[in-house]
Amino acid sequence: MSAPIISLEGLTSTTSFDQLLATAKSGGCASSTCGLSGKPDDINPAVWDKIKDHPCFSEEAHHYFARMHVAVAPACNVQCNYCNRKYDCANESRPGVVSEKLTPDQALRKVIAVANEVPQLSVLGIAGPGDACYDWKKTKATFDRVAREIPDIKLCISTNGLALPDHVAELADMNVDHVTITINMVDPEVGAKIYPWIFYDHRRHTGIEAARILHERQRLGLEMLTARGILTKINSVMIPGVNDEHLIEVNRWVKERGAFLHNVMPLISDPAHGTHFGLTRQRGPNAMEIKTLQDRLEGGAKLMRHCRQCRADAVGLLGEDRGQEFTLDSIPGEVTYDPSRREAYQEVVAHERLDHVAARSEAIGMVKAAGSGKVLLVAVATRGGGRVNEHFGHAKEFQVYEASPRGISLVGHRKVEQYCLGGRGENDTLDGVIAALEGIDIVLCAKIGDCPKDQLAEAGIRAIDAYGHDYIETAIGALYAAKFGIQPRAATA
Ligand code: CLF
Ligand code: SF4
Repeated sequence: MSAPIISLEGLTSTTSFDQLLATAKSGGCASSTCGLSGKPDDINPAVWDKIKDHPCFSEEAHHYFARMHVAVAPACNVQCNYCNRKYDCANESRPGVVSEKLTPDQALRKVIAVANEVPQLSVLGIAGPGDACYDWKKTKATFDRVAREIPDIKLCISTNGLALPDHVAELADMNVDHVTITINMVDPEVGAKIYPWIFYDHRRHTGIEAARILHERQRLGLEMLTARGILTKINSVMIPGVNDEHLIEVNRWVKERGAFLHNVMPLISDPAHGTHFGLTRQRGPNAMEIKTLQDRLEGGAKLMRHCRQCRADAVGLLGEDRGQEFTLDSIPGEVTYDPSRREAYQEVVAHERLDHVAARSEAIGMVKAAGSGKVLLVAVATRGGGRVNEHFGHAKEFQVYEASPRGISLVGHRKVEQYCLGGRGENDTLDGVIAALEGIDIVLCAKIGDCPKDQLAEAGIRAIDAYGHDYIETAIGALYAAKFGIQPRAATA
C-alpha cells in the first residue's frame, strides 16, 4: 500500500495543522472523485453524500470528522428513569455532567469559534440538555442563525420523539438530514418500567397510558421522517432485565419503518446521579453484554457501534471532548467565520480516505484469504485518522475491532483512565485498564513500555507496538493472517 499523500497526524495541534494547510494549498485536490471517496459498495450515492462527513452516521467518517453540540434546549416533556434533570439528557449524553446553557445567539458565537479552530468540524447537533423538539423555538432559532453563517455545516438533532411529529415539516425545510430518536420500547408494558410520566397535550400522563402515547408519537415521527428521506438513527438504552431482550423486537420494528441506524447504548446508572435507576441499583450492562446483544442484532437494522455517549456540549472527534476549550467566557464577543481551515482539511481528508479505503480493502482480503473461522478481538489506541497512533499510556479509550471470516469491523470501544501521567505509569490505573480490556486478544498502540506489556501478557493480552502509525485495518489484517493463515505481504501502509 502506498504511503499517505499527506499525514493527518497531530491534527489537534495548531502547528501541525498549519503545516498541513500549507501542503494542501500547494498541492490542492487532484481527484475528481472527492465527493465519493470512501463510499462503501452497499450505500447509494445520495445517502453517502449525506453521511460521508457525519461522524455518527458513518463509522468511517468518525475517524476524520467532528461534531459539536450546543446546549440550547433545557426543557423536557418526558421523565426517563435513567435521567436526573440536574444533568444533561441521558438519551444522548453521559449522566453526571452538566452543560453551560446557551441562548441561540451565544450558541452561534460558539459554533463560529469552534469552526475557526477545529477544522474537522462537520456537524452541529442539538442533544439537550432537555429535548430539542420540545424546546423547539430555541432549537430552530439556533439552526437558523448557524445555517446563515456556515451554510455547509450539517444540522442534527436528538429527541425523545414525543414532540417530533409537530416539527418534521420544519426540519425538512431547514435541510436537517439527520435525526436521532430514542426508542427504548415498542411495548407500552415495557415502557411503563422506563417512563414514570410524560407531558403531552397540556397534561401529565402516567403508567402504560404514558408509554402508549410516547410509542405512538415515536412511530408517527419515524414514519414522517422516512417519508421525507430524512435519515434517522434510533438510540436505545439497554437496561438489563427491563428491555434487553425486547430490543431485538425494537430493532426489527425500527427497520420496518425505515430507520437508517440503530444504536444500542449501555445504561449508565450510579446512585450518585440521583436517578430512579441509580437509586434502585438497576445495573447497566458490561462491555461484553452490549457486544453480545449487538451481535445478535446483526442482520437487522444496521448498527452503530462507535457511539461515545457524549455530552450535550461536546466538541471534537467522538473519542475526545474539547468542550472545556470553548466555554463562553473564553470566546470573544465578536467572532467572524473563516472557512479556510475547514476547506483545506476537507481536501486533505479526501486524499487520505481514498488511500485508507484501498488499504482496508487489502487488509480485509488478507483476513478472508486466511480461510480461518477464528475471531480476533483487537483493542486499538488511536488519536484519529484511522491509524494506530496513540501511546498505550496516553490512551483514554481503545477502539475495539473484530477480525473474523466476515472481515474487519469496529465493534465498540472501552473507556479507560489514562495510565501514564507526568511520564510515569500508575499500577492501580493499569489494573483498571486491564480489567476494562476483558475479552481482548491483542492491544495495538504506537508505543508501550515493558512493564505494562508484561502485565498485559500475564492477563493473557498481547500488546504490540510494531505497527505504529499504520492504518488500523492494515495492522489487524497482517496480525490475523500471521496468526491464522497466510503470511502478510506487507506489514506497513
Ligand atoms: Fe450529536 Fe447525536 Fe447528532 Fe451525533 S452525537 S445529535 S447524532 S451529532 Fe453521536 Fe454522541 Fe453517540 Fe450521539 S457519539 S451520543 S450518536
Ligand atoms: Fe432526561 Fe432526556 Fe429523558 Fe428528558 S428525554 S427525561 S432530558 S433523558
